[in-house]
Amino acid sequence: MQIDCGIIGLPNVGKSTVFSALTNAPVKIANFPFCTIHPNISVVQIPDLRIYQLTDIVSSHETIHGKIKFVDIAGLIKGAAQGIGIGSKILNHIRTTKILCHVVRCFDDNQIAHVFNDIDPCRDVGIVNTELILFDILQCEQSICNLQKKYKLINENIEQQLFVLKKCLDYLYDGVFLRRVHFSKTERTHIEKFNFLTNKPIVYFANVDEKSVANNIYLNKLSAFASNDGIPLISCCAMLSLLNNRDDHVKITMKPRTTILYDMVSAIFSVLDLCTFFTINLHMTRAWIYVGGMTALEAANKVHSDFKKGFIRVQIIKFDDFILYHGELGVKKAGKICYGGKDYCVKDGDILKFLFQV
Ligand SMILES: Nc1nc2c(ncn2[C@@H]2O[C@H](COP(=O)(O)OP(=O)(O)OP(=O)(O)O)[C@@H](O)[C@H]2O)c(=O)[nH]1
Ligand SMILES: [Mg+2]
Repeated sequence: MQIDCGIIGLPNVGKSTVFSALTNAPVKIANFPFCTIHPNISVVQIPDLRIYQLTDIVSSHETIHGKIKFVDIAGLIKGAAQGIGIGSKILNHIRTTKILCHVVRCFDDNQIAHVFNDIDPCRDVGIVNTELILFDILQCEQSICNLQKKYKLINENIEQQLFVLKKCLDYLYDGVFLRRVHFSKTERTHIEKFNFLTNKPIVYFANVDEKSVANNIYLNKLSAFASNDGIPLISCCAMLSLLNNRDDHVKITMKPRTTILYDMVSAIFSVLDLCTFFTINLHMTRAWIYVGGMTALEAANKVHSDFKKGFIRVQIIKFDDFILYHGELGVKKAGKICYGGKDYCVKDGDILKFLFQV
């Protein structure tokens, strides 16, 4: 499962610094707005210590981690949605991402320019949010127009789509993010196709001062604002993380690198309701990322379609038991192996083996 996260925010707030701290990718970071023009894209391993522990015990030849893609785009300013700055093109780069990370400047530094000359995180969030809404309005109006033009003979399905799009448009005109609106399941299915930005979950990233990481007046303001909106907030000094990474990377390249990546992934997993199950054998230890509530049959299909076709049952070992009894044999001897049918609801940390007939 591909998890991807678009990094957004005003210009010069530290988006590329965050991106580089997360991914270790060497990107252009400089003290002027629109330093980033073309998007920076990087895929990194999800830091999960459990997979190292499993690989150690199983001694498998290969370890396959879950992966996450980050996309760092140019800064958004007032009018971006209509093409001002680098314009709506930049927003297109994050249209298909699953989640957005909104970087907000919460650090004082007279040397680093702010597009409005002062630090006000709540105002900054408001400006970017307005651009997201305006961008969706344009997409929505365009989609309505296209549907009306393309299908002269309007059928029931098109009528439904038009109805939902018009409903979206009304909310957007009122400044409401689509993910806040209650839509029916069918309406949601129609909406998913349009990849609206305001329909995506968001995580705020407060880029705090290196001198006052914990107690920061801007962070306190943003924190109150975020909790009011029910949006998760991560705070971190991106520049410090970037510097620490460089040290760490030389020392221990295999270890999950930094808390910045760990905190970000934890927030993303929580917002998207993601979990991990594992498969193990001598050849490979592998982490599989899935959305909570998945059945054993769906998990089987994820691993191999033959496992689904010939599914008999699934063998389940809990991660903690695997560590406690030092591997599958130990778990078997302790009588801790369980089995489940097609409808077994897979849990985070399950180690699964599918029994199937060809
Ligand atoms: N003091 C301080 N400076 C920072 C911090 N994070 C980023 N900066 C500086 O802010 C400037 C802009 O950082 P970038 O990461 O390029 O910002 P950006 O949001 O990607 O900028 P654009 O791509 O131009 O929109 C650089 O000079 C960074 O070194 C921080 O936590 N503290
Ligand atoms: Mg940048």
